[in-house]
Amino acid sequence: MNFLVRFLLPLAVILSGLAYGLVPLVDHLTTRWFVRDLDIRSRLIVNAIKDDLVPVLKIDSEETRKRALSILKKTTQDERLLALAICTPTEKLIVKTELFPDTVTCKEVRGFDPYRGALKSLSSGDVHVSFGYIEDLVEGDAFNGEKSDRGNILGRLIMLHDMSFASKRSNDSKSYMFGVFLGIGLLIALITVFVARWSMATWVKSVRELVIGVRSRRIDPRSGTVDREFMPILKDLKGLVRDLEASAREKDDAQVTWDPVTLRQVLVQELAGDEVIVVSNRQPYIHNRRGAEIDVQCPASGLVTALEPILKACSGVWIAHGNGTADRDVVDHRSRVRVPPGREQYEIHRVWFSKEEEQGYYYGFSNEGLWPLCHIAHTRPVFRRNDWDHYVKVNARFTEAVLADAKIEDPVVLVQDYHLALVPRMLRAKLPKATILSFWHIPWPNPESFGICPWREEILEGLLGSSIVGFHTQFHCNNFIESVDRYLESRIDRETNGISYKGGVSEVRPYPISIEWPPDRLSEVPSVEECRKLVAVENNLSATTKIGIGIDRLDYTKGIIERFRAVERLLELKPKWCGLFSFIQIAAPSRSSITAYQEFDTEVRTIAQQINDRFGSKTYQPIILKVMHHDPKDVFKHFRAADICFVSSLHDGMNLVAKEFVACRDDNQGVLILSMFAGASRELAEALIVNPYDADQSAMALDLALDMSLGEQRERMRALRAIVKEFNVYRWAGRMLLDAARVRRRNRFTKKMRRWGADNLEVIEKVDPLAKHAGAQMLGISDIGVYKI
Ligand code: GDG
Repeated sequence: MNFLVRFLLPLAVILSGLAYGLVPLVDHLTTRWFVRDLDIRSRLIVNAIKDDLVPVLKIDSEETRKRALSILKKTTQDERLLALAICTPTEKLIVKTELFPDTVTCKEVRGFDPYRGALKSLSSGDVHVSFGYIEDLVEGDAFNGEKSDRGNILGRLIMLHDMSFASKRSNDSKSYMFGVFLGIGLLIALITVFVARWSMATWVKSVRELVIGVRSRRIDPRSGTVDREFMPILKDLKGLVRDLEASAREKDDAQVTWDPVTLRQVLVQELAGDEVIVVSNRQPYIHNRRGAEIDVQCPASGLVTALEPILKACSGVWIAHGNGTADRDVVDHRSRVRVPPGREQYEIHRVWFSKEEEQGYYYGFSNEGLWPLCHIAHTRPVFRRNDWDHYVKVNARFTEAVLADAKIEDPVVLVQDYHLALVPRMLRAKLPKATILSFWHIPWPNPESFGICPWREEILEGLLGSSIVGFHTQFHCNNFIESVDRYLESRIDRETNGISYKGGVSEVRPYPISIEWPPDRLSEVPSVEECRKLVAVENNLSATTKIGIGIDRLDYTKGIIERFRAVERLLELKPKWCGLFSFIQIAAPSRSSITAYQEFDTEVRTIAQQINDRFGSKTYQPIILKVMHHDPKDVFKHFRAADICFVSSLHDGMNLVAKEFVACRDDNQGVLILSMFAGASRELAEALIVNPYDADQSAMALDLALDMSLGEQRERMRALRAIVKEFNVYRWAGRMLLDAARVRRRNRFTKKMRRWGADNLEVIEKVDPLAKHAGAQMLGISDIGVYKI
């Protein structure tokens, strides 16, 4: 309809206007044709009756006039001949038929050329007036001496033709012409509309394909997949996309609010169409048997929060150890299960191990070897050959799983944590073009400490199969680079933090992990006042008792004992807090089959008991220890109820507890005491930063926090919340994906340059063999590589 109004109607109006414009011209032409026609008729009429009139005109009498009139009357029976009259050479009208008007005079007609008439308007209508000579061919017998070309002129026969038929015909032709023009106009309009729409649709389709192709980098202008006519557009489009991408990249991180949508956008814009595979020991959903029922447990983990949106957006695969009691019951014959339950968007590919394998790989090498090796917590690492063998075998099993899932030769593979240090190298051997990102969630020790590991070279080599190796902090990156420098023959670019090893380059980058903002589960937790009341009631605390909180896995790296010692010292130094302050420690049992953890469990319970015995009473417990796993909602409830959250890790990659506490305090109250040895202390500077080994300092921090004014709490908490909000987990994942995309772009470019270099260096070599080496260097490619090509 819109199209009809905008296009068809104007076209029809223009054409009909044109038709009207042309009508006078056509009218004029047809009139001329009629007149010429009438002139011919005039000559015919004169010739037909002239011979009969000559004898009559020779004698002018009543008799002869009557005869002449009779001839004229007969002739006027022709319907278009209106009237006839005869004029003498002296311009006297001697005979005329009935309808001959008085207004037409012989004198007037005398001025005309013979047989070339003229139009005259009469009251009865338009007439065409012409005359022809009535001549006597007999020589010398002139009526009055006047002569024509052919003889003596006896008179003029005046003819009046009725022109009404001409105007009728003219009207007919006008209507006909208008109709024809209108019809043609409409036809042309319709054909134009059809052709335009069809071409438009084809064009739009092609441009759309072009845009999508350019965006997803699937279009190569040289591959010939693009029509020639689109080549200039493609060039412009690519430039535009490049500019947009550059400006998007240039945007200061502070300007970008990272959330699942931004993360998805990064995936679509930067890695469009690319396959993403996540590999981790821990799975995002665990199926457990509860009697006849199967429970789905979603472990509270920042890792899952960050990586799940990526997999959801690209329907990827998450490869993980199937450790649930019903995990095998729910997978298909390929060990896959679609998740999240009820809203299936991606697949978990479960990998199975025997008890021995799990013992050796997970508990043994990973958690008795690497875990204490990487944390300076003064627990000796234990390395056993048998554990290592299992570690190698299980890493190979994970690699096979990735290979089974990879549908393309260059997927993006996100390898998570210290359990899978060998996967990147194993994968690189099979998928040389893959983009492999390894993220090490725990600290990386200094080279001396790392050197303890009997398989240090293998671990480093394994990780250097990655395109990017990520740590929480720059400090851990530096330690890793130093370790590589110390134990492997490699080339290290200190400016870019790139390590060249065995023909590949690995970038080493810090990506501080975080939590989702706002935490999804927070909406299910009651208000701060409500949480306070609930926690006070559950722990027999008065409404005025100040509450401190510690929430950790029961792990010797988390500084739980040091925390208790700080509380003890506070009560020693500031006895006023006795009875007014209780510290609730939630300790989720972890890795309980490992001796060091069992001993730690006992030690924690013993020290808590000792402090309670020393400072407690029947109604008061300075330390409330809860060694059990809590529901995530329960964890959040405690964060909201607390006046203080104490994170006293002896060494920690990041520590998400500190960030979760901040995220839970939308009332801007509560004080965070944070260990200087947790990665989080680099970001959360507004916390009270302590050395957990210094009990006095930690006790003072507790005292300061307990006495802190509400205004200062608010100020600190606001600043902390702004940091955690901005540096959330989506930013962590997004930054890694952006870097992965950059690496992919660079690799493609290098490949192109290699091809170009190979072609051109052969030519250069002919002129100067030395130039080949220099040229290869200039192109940033090894000349050995060029020779191979
Ligand atoms: C490694 C690095 C790095 C604790 N108890 C319960 C429970 N939790 C939750 C906390 C928090 C998580 O566990 C522990 O986070 P941490 O950051 O302290 O981590 P680790 O487990 O040591 O993890 C660490 C992290 O990886 C991420 O890269 O930050 O440095 O060591 O979310 O709330 N959750 C539930 N019940 C409990 O009883 N539901």
